[in-house]
Amino acid sequence: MTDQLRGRSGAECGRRATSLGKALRSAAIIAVVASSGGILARLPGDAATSSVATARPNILWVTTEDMSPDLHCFGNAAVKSPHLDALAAQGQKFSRAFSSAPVCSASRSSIITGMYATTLGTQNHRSHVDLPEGIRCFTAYLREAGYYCTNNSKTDYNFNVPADAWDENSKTAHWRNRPRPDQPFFSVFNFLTTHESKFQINEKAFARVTSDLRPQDRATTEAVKLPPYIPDTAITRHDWARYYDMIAEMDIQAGRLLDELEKDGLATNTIVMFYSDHGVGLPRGKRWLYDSGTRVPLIVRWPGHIKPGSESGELVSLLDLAPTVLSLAGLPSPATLQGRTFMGPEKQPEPQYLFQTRDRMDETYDAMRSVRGRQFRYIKNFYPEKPYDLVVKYAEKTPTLQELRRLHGEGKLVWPQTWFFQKRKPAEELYDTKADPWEIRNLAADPAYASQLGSMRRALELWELTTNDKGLHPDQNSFHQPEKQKKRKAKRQDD
Ligand SMILES: [Ca+2]
Repeated sequence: MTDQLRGRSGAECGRRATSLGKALRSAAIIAVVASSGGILARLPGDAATSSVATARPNILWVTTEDMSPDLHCFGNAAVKSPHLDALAAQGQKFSRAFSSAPVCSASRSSIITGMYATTLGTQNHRSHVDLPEGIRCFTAYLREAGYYCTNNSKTDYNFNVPADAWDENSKTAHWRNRPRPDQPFFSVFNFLTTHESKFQINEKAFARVTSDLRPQDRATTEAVKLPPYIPDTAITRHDWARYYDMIAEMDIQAGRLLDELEKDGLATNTIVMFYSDHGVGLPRGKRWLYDSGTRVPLIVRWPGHIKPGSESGELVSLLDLAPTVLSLAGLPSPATLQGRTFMGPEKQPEPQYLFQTRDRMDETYDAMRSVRGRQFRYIKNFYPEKPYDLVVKYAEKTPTLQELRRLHGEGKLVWPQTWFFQKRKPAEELYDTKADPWEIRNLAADPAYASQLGSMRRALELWELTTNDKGLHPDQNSFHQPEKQKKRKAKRQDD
């Protein structure tokens, strides 16, 4: 596998994998190098870091669902998110962070293993597969090194949760349950508050879900900024205002969790990471490879190590979280991991491109692959004969999609609102996200961009081969959902 694709050399992987002597080293001997903007150099006797120099850091993941970077601190002034804005002011935000897949289960299987869903065979949403031999959730390595690992509580990995993955995996899982107060922890909390399902509930239920909001905290429909491919109607504005309210409520819930950390006296020695599993659960967001479906908010706070209020424009994939957490915990990454360490003393170089995949979405099958550089996005459609508007029953319950279909039926949509209803997809798409942030103008057929297109097309071909893309193997495309899974699915709303 190439440096470009892996972000590190094979020799380096080997060195890391065999450096077990480093595994349990104290954070005291970690020399933090100012290798990129935002990372502080640690100075001898630095009072700000002296308290963290004696123990391995705890790591807390505050994660949410189906949310694009629409926090106030990421530039959406109509959204109220004071707690996460404060977290960003105390840490670093990443303006080019992306999920490797635009839907829950494929993204989550990738995050927890540090591998592409298409390498594992977990790319189909939803499916149930056996993990390849020797592949583990990265938390298993943390546990072996003495970390107490908790997950509260969504998994949705497309494989059974391995017994060695978590000390606790439940709705009561918490760092507070660890047997010894000096035991380092890795704790995950996932908020469902911003999930797509919240567009589909009635007003009374929505008021309950967002009961922490005061009237002045709620977004007005006038303040909503609609993407150009969404028609401007009372119904679409209502959905978007709901989305802003979901974020405001989730922000309060995240604030409570951060308060608990503070009250426990753990904030100084805990690295906090906030992110969403993929983009907003509205049309052309979730399930799609555009920025609207894959660009996510990512904030990291690491007292004494990260310059407060800093920002990174590097390409970061959620696939990179696993090797980064292992590195920050002082552990080597298994050679099978496909991301890179994006921060800390063992930070690895930014890759030229990130890779993203779309496969089965519930009852519909499709295969799209995407390459995202800092500026351009390339998409290859493996089934151009299939239209964009394949019917996913679950998504069809969302009012904005119903509104799109109604107005299309009445002939009232204009481009780019009609994007969704094209009879077939182009074989390739290319967007300049700087000039065209909503990715509307496909440049793939423009000779002026032939060189850019060729470079990204070749990168994708190489990536498919080197990562063994199972989404392109016909025998992997069957929809397998055992009875047990069906029963579970019937009980939950949280896909
Ligand atoms: Ca999700």
